[in-house]
Amino acid sequence: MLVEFNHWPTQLENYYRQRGYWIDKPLYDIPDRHRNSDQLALISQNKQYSYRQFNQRIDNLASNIKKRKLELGQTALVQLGNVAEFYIVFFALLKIGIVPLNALFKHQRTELRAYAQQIKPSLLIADRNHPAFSRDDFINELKILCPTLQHIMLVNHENSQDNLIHLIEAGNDNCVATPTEATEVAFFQLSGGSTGTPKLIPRTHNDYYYSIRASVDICHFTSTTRYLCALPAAHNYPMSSPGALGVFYAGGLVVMADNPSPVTCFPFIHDHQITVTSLVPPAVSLWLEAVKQYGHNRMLSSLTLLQVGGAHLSEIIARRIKPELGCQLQQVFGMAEGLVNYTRLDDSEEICCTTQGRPISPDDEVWVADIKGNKLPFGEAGRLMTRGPYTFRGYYLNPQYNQHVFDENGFYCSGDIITQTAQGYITVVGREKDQINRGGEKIAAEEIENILLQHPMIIHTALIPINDPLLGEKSCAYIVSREPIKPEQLRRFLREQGIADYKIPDKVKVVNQLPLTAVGKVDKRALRTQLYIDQQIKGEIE
Ligand code: AMP
Ligand code: DBH
Repeated sequence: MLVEFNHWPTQLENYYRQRGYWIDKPLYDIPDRHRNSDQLALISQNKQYSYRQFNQRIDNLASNIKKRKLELGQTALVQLGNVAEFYIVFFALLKIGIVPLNALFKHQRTELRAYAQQIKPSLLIADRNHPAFSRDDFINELKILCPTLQHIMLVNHENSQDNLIHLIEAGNDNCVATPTEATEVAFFQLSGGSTGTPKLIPRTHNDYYYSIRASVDICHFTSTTRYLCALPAAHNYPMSSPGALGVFYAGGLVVMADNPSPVTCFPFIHDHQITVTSLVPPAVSLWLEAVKQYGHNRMLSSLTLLQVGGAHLSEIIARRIKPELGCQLQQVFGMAEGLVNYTRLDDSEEICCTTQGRPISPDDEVWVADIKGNKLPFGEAGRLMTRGPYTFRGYYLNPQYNQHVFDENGFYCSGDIITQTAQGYITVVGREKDQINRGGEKIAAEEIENILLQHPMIIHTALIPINDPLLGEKSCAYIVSREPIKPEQLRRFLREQGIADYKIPDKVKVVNQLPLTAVGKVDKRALRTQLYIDQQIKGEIE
């Protein structure tokens, strides 16, 4: 059975092929290209693998999973942290045509349940070190929720036949590849989302492989690239822009770090002579601070390129990167749905510090729409509309929502407010979607509001962003409750529901009523303005 998804129109498919974007190769080709190379591919914790050893591990796991008689197109829910096994699992599953969804390690039961409900996995790959999987109760719950779920493989599993590490190390056969067709879904990517349920993005081999190859070209990744992966490995940005997959394509080295803090990353950069890494803006601020305080920039001397994306980077911070960290800045504005923009390595300082770059592909169609869907002239701010050779055509099994975010010509409206120059350079000036961007981690307001409304005391609620000097934005929950309620009670309630920590509101404001718009919806704009004024009065922002 194949995973359903919205195809590109045949005419465009043919065009993308003719232009050389779609090469009809499956993604497991990325490490497989180097299967006879003894060059280092991956360093993580106390493990290191050459390309030959990496491919052998992929083959071992692929053959061991194949023995379980899973069928082509069945799905797997995967949750692993920043460890070598993440990539071994990813490529092994692709090699045998199992379609993974990689949850972030920060995700908890609520998110995992929502993913499982949507993809109905046959296989679960996870880690006993994660709170949801330290015991079997949640696994049993998932099995009841998804009767398809028959196979469980865990890091640290007590039984060796279900222990992921054992399944990766055991065996020595080459695995016969049986991937899904390159035109079909390779895996699910996660959307930051703006509605109640987390949305899934089907990514095909053809579209994803193109975005990776083209990114490698733009960012000049080669076999001498040494990349530090310090953001969550499953996220689209460190995975594909050009990310770890780009490095593997080029035959370079990926070093895994647990988190992007200077304390963790600086020694890695020094010890492994890292040449490039990707960060979100709050981490950049911490790096600048660390260098200023401790004069650590000599530890960064091998670093030539720093990619920054995922959230707004202030021009002031952008301009400090080269002089203080001693490396070039590349801004990256992307989305798991597809479109990725980069400032180019030969762009002027001005462009690199004041824009979020331009699209990867000459055939990325990007235009700016006004509120009625009319095209705006260059320089005017409006909605980002896009379609192209690696931008999806619809969320997984969600026709109703798709209708809302795609226009009749298949252009996706990302919810970002941008301006664009005649040369195609984009500046993100705002956001229309009901989302909080907490330093690159996206929170769909409605998802949290729905959970809060399950609390017996809560009558109304609205989650809105507040300005934060480090993270850019934090979240604030406005609450109307039947009886007085303490912020801590609410946070405890949310934690008990099992949601990722970054989604727990940073501030809680209990009020008597929420402002409403003319049609009776909560007026979030009014709330934001009020909060902004409050913050200014308190001197929390300038
Ligand atoms: P996601 O849906 O989680 O893939 O997040 C994609 C969204 O992150 C984009 O639609 C933007 O709202 C935001 N984003 C990503 N990169 C940048 C950037 N460089 N500047 C501003 N916003 C960004
Ligand atoms: O925020 C993102 O989702 C993102 C940022 C930079 C992304 O998906 C990407 C590059 O590919």
